[in-house]
Amino acid sequence: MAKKTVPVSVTFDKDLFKRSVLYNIKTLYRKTLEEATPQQVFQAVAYAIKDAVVDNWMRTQEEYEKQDPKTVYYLSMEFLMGRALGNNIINLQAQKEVKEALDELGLDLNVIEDQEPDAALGNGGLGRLAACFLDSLATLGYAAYGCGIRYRYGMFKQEIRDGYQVEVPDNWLVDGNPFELRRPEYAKIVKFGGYVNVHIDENGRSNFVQEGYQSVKAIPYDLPIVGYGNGIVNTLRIWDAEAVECFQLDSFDKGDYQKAVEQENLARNIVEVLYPNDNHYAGKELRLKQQYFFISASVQEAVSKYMRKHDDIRKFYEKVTFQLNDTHPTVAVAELMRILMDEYYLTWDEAWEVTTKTCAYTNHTIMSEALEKWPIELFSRLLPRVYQIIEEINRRFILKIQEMYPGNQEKIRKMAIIYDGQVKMAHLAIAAGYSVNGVARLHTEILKHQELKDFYEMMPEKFNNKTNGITQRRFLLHANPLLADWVTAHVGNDWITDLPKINKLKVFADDEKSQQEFMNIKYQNKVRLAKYILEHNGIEVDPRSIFDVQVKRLHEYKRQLLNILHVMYLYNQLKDNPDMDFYPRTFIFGAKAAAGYYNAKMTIKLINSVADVVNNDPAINGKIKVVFIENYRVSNAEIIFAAADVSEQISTASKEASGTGNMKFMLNGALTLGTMDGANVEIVEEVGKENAFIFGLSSDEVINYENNGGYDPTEIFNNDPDIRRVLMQLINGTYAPGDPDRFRTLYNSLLNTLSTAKADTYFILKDFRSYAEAQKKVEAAYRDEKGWARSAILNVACSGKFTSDRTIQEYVDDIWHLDKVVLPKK
Ligand code: BZD
Repeated sequence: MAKKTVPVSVTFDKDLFKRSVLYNIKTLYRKTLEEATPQQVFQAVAYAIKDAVVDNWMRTQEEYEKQDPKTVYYLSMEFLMGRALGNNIINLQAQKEVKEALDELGLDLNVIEDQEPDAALGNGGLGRLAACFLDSLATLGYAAYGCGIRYRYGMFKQEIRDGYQVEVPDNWLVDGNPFELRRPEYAKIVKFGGYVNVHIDENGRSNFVQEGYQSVKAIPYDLPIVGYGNGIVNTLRIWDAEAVECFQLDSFDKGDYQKAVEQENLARNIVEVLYPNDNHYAGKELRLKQQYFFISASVQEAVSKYMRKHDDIRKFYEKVTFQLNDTHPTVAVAELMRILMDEYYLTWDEAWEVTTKTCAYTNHTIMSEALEKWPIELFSRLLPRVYQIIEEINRRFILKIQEMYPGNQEKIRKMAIIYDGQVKMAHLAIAAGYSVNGVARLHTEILKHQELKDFYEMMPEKFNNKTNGITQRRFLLHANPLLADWVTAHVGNDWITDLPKINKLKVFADDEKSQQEFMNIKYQNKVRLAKYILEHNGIEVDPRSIFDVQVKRLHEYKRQLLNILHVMYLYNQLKDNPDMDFYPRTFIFGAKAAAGYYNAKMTIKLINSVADVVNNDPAINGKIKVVFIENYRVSNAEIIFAAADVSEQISTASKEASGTGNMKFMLNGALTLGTMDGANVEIVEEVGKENAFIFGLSSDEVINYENNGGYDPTEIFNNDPDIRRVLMQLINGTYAPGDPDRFRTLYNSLLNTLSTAKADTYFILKDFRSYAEAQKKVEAAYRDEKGWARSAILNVACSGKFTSDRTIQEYVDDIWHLDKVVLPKK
């Protein structure tokens, strides 16, 4: 190898680090290294790394104090961080020294990293995007806070029992989180319920005050976000809840006992658990409490921090911007208005000007079931003052609509913030935000011309696209060290902070030696995953087979069902023609289903049932293996992406806003098998459609069918015997011996001959043939090893656009206008 990926850090003191590890084991556990458990060793190592991080953290924050750069507050209900230790070591550029030091202590870094629980404070793409953004913000040197909730229980752990998903609580804090810092000095009070009273003060001014409320104390915990190689450390601030006052015995006598108990309960419940639904709105009161809780605390803190340095709150937006990660944090709009008017005595117009220059909104979905619409009754009861303010925002917004479209009631019906007894959070975010963005080009176009058409027509200047990205530091440098070193050996290590430089790899795509090296690395990564699968699933898979992977949340629109129906179809073919030419294939799935989502859970059961039959049928000689990886999460994702040959991105066109897994696969040299949906469109544009397998209806075609009442799947069922056979196998017990009705609801979702409900709303049968053909092309392409290697290398080489560094720079240039911070030399 010409160059090594990890440069030698000049600042990391190896001997100090070693002493620190031993000291930590002693003072934390009163043990020697030999006596310590693996978890204790992890804790000791993590504290030693934190020690190095904290120096930079203090220096960064001091410098921010001095330079006073404009700061983004990324407001998000979810941050899907995964593990911190390995990432922090990498971003400190201390990997070599840490490995050596641990080696000298007789310790293995990989084993230690494996002791860390994932910080799974998110569901899927939206939460992981927030985590990638924080990494890029720190690496690019922008002042940023992530603001979220310190859920006591994050995303549930998934166990598969008898083929079914079982949800197990994720008690991620049991052993303590070595990286977090509790900051009680920044605690804030958040008020719920009660009523609004008007007090006239000595200047004759009406002051709105909330009375008879319950309150909760919000305590921030800070996590360091280490920039890559630049000494910058930003902060992820997650809020915990505590009861305001401890139980007072005398409250018994005052009759306040009941209230004290309720406040305790409120505090206990509010941060208890992450709602495990993605792209689905459940309308739960506790969810709204969570939203207001972390938003009120974050906005209060942003305002007080600003006022510690500045005297004119009217210029708040010059130094602060709030990015709303979907509509979940949108109550920030009204909370900022409240603070500006009720606490800083700004007039409505002054407060509105500040608010609308501060808040910006990102939309992540067009799925109608995900839209947040709170019943007025619930909203006004829980947040009486905030609700008043939203009413007034709504009144004024309707006046504006009327001004633009006189007499047009239809516009008001479609665009009002409060309508039909509901508060529509997306409408509030658009009315009050200075920017509205989608997360891939196609998605933004659909927003502008379909979903949010009326808003776009009224305020076109607000709309813009920011195609998502991922951090190459975690998803290549950390996840795939073999490939990372290979890339660096070929094109240098600039790609680590400047991913487009990776396109210099293009010239190696046709080079046979490079192709062989590449395929060898892929093979070793497949061996690593095969070992993981054997250890965790007890299934033996052949690393020489094609690793065909679909890992993502389980949702009908993502069409895991299409994938497994196709496996059933292939299996039928093999059974009919045992000698047919067939390249061995391992179909790998990983997905969590929302706990109450029946069809999603049954799809998991179906995948496992098909696996049971296919994996154990000697007649097909191991040519097809099906593996469902339990508890898919950030840490095992890193192993999975590195090992994939084929990246399944098969959502119904128009439904997947962007996707980000698609980018992680590409970066690791998997070829995309996908629809023209979300960011797939841009992936294919970068790599060329000859280096991907595209199939299925276009988004225009899907939208067209939808606008005309759907399509009729029975025609396909009647005319295509292969498809019919597969569907019949859903209800004849082939995969459910003794319980043939087990998969009846899945069958019904596709055909539904009995009820009036729409059938096959995600166009699975419609796209089936086209998918099967694309799959045939995959097989043919894989047989040509050189051709495949060429395409895979080109995928890596063309992945430059999909770094979150690019996405963040676009947010900075077009939306946030932050100042870049460079730390002075020590
Ligand atoms: O956001 C996802 C989209 O489905 C992806 O297409 C996109 O790439 C990512 C990032 O932009 N959306 C989510 O992950 N949404 C949620 O997880 C979610 C969670 C709670 C409530 C609603 C949606």
